[in-house]
Amino acid sequence: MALEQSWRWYGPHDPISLQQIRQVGATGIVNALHQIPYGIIWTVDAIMERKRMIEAEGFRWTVVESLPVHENIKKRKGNYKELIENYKISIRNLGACGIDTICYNFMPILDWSRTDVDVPFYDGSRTTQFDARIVAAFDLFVLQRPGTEARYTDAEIRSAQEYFDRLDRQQKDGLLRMVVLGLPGSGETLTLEELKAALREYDDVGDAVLRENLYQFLREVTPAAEEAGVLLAIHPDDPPRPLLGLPRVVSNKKDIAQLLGAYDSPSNGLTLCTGSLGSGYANDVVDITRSFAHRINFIHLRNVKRNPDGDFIEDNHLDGDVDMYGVMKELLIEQQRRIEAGIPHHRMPMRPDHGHLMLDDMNKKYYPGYSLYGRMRGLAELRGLEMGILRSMK
Ligand code: DNO
Repeated sequence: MALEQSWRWYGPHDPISLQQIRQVGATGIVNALHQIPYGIIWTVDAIMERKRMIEAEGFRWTVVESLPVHENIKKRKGNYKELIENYKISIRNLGACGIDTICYNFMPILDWSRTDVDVPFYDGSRTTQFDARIVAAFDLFVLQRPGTEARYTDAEIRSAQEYFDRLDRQQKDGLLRMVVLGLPGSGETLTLEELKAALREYDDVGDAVLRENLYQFLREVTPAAEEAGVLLAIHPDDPPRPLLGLPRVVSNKKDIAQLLGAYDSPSNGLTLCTGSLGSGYANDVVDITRSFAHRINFIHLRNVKRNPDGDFIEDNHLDGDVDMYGVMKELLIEQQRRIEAGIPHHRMPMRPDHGHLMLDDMNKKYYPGYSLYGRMRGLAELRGLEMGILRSMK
């Protein structure tokens, strides 16, 4: 049986309609109530309204991406207790509406980050990339927070300086926009002062604290998910490395093993994002897939070309450094295992993650990575790969 083929739809404001998505081959929709501010309860009415909209076009709402975790929960500051209670209520409400998988992340302040979201690719399409030197330049010469230099080697500082010195005024201003890409769906961006204030809040939340806050959160919310018949799926850090001195605790095999061990339940699971994990030079994504297959609740498939400095560029879905054949095979073996074991949630939802801007999409406005043709190409390639592997498994 094929994985459950889904497509991320940003809701009624998405430039791609549900009617169009029917033609790409997906049967499931990945969606969130982006209009609801972080921390506010998702009511049954609001969920049902969206669910009916999705089902009216013949889709299943396969996954919520994301039910956002408020910053105060990550820091365990302010009204975090109330926010955790709200989170549990939203989980219960989603479960009551028959939505069984929730993706979320625990990245402080910044969700996925890139240094350029409009990079010319060799075939004429446009893609996104991450250049660690640019982030270092921003950190060292724009933010200029005390103690920053200690986090970089002399060689990194020199290279960041060379890069920064070549920029004109306008390019320097553009750095902020580049690094602090608006949060998905909301179009929200932070000003420099807001970013500095947000970073200050993490001065006393280092790696060990954030880790413990995540595990504590999981111990608190997973029982609610279990009762509601909901599977949680944490999205790994993108990129899988500390940024601007902020801690990152879901970046590699060791982190994942630790967090899955913090609360041992199928409801405490993983979003296998091959692109995010794949951009870590030391990460072997096939091995990660095999090792945690039984706890993978959601799948993002995309590819990257990476280097040891932490730089990467988003490649086509079947090209790049992630062995997509190896990953797909492990996923299909796992789904087969679930079917044979009689597990009710045996169907594993996947979606093509990001795609290049190409063809007729070139002059349209999309959230970076979420255009039509690029993702359609990705899904088509992944479906072909999947079918070939499935046939050869019989
Ligand atoms: C980027 C996405 C992420 C993801 C969140 C999940 O394209 O994969 O923004 O939705 O990190 O919470």
